[in-house]
Amino acid sequence: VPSPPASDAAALLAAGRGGDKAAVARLLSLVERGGDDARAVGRLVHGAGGHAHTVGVTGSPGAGKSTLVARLVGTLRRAGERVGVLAIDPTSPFSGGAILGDRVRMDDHVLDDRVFIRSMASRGHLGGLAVAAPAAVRVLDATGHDRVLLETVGVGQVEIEVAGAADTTVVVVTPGWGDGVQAAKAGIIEIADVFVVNKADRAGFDQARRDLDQVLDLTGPGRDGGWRPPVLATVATTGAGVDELVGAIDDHRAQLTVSGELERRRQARLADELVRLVAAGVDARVLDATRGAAWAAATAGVTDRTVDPWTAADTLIAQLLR
Ligand SMILES: Nc1nc2c(ncn2[C@@H]2O[C@H](COP(=O)(O)OP(=O)(O)OP(=O)(O)O)[C@@H](O)[C@H]2O)c(=O)[nH]1
Ligand SMILES: [Mg+2]
Repeated sequence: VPSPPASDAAALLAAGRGGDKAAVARLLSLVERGGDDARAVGRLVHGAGGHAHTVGVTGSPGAGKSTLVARLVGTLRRAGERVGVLAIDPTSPFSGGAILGDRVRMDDHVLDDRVFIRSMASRGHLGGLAVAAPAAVRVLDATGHDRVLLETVGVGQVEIEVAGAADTTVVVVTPGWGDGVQAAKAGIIEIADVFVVNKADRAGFDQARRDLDQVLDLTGPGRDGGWRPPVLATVATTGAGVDELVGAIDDHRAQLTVSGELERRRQARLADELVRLVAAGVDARVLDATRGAAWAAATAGVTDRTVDPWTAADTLIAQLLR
């Protein structure tokens, strides 16, 4: 059965919910492209979402995030879940065939009807990744995925923010990952709900674990009071420790639900998203206005020093808001 046309967002959503992966892909493309179609899809999926548990997986380049995500998908699938994976690729743009930068690891899952995998470029979205990623996650949520895994490289403020905006955030480190204080500075400690020392088959594993425990002792409880982020060990290449990781992720979800933190986090996230959307819209209008006569006049006034920049800005803002 061919998927519904792009013009019919409601039919695409229904098909996506029914398990049509091509329909899910088309919805994501529409959302990524922006414009009126993206709005139509966004409106629909916002109303239909809120059921998926979103899990961010972040950590330094090469820490084994993708290998771990593929393992998580395997465990979750065995438990009967429908799983969506969104990999934010920091360097290469999205291309139909590129899957987590490595076809081999995800190959088994690509053929699975109940696993949907998409990679997404981190640059080139209207309003930036912080707007584009939540929109894509929402599509996967609304099309009935029980779990949405979001892989981002833990370098760059936006990538860290995006992973931290999940319900549960897993931070992956490796033996010899370096100074815990550095990680704290990079903002990666604050977003962690679960720590994983991957590549536990390598020397230095104990040291890495001790480092993390020390940092956690210093920083106090995690970002929601009652939960101290556990520090787990995995060997993603063999799958060792992955079941325990899924256990910790589920424990965290249970804790979020019981404490009411899940609702609080989702609320805060939507509020943030709203701010970003408004800011992006205002930015676009500002950019437009710079081409106008009033702007040229204000610039001239500031340049010949008859007007100070603050007064000129106030005038332009007043005009913009009118
Ligand atoms: N020895 C060992 N190697 C591992 C382990 N996990 C992953 N690797 C290897 O580490 C390399 C990087 O793994 P990826 O899963 O691509 O790491 P990543 O964090 O997704 O990398 P980027 O997305 O490029 O940042 C690959 O060669 C993996 O086979 C592990 O537990 N032990
Ligand atoms: Mg990767």
